[in-house]
Amino acid sequence: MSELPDWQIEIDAGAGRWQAEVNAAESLEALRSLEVQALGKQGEIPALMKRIPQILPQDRKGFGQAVNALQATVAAAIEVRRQALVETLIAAELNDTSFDPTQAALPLRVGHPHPLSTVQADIEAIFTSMGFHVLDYPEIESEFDNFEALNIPGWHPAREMQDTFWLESGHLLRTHTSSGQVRAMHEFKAPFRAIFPGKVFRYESTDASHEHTFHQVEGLMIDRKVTVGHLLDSMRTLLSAILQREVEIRLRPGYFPFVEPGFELDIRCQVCAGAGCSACKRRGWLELLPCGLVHPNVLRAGGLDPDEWQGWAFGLGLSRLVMMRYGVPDVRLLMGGDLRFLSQF
Ligand code: FA5
Repeated sequence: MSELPDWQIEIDAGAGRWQAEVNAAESLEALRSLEVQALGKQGEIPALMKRIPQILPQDRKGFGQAVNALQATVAAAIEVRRQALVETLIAAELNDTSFDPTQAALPLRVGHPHPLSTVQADIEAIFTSMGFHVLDYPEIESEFDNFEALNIPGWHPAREMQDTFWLESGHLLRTHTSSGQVRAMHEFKAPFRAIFPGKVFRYESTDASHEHTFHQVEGLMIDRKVTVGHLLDSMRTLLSAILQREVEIRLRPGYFPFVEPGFELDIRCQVCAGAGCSACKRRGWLELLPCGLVHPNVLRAGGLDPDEWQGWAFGLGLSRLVMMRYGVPDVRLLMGGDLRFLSQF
């Protein structure tokens, strides 16, 4: 029987030693550092290859194969040990009586409608029950639909009433939902009744009752023999249904080029009960719901004969109505995205 070369004896002994160390590793971390020590780039087993020049030429092939076999054996032993350690950990977790897998997970944060959506849905329900369509018109509008069709030509000082975000294309971000009025007339002819809720934009500085991006609901009714009495009655019905209490309102003459006569409907501030606060600018009243009878020029722009058809329109400040319903002291809270505020609803 030929004698084994020294290196073979050394490698065989190494296999036994590594196997013993692997089996003795008590944790995944200890096993990992053993793996690095044995098989890593700077590890002891790959380092054996550096000894090839000292091995007899006829033995070098056998030496290389033996080192590779050692590497494979140790890698396999590490894997077996790793599996065993993982299984032990899982078994320990399963036996851990302090862990109750049937217990409910952390409480889920369930979302809910935004208060603007809630009030808008209520308004839609009230008006659809009275036979109104609910329409959705674009936020990017033409100058014609936002201004000219509404009897506000370029030179008209009323353009200054609503500072405008202009787009490079010459279009604009609608400054009010009234931009849908003439579109609706063309779409539905007469008679018809519709509301169109939506987001509107104004290039103006903000305060507790003014946002640059806020929500309105336009109402438009076109029919024969439309009266101011009917308009005001609809407004009262709307407000008491939404606010679910009797609220004090007052009516003043208001100027809007697209209605004649025009009115401003103010509401007693519900944040301070009329005592005066930042929401109502210490006036005790808040402008909420301008309205009026549709101007004949607007009916004409909508393709309707003003001798045959009349209409009323309103432009409800939805954001302010939400403030009044819930007693929100600052309109900027509504679109500010602060979950601490929104989670209260
Ligand atoms: C208008 O926008 C007219 N289009 C309303 C109208 C429609 C009149 C139909 C007649 C017939 P005004 O700019 O006043 O009007 O805005 C209407 C309402 O939107 C205000 O009464 C107020 O409640 C609300 N509002 C106006 N500006 C802001 C703002 N910056 N932030 C929050 N709400 C606002």
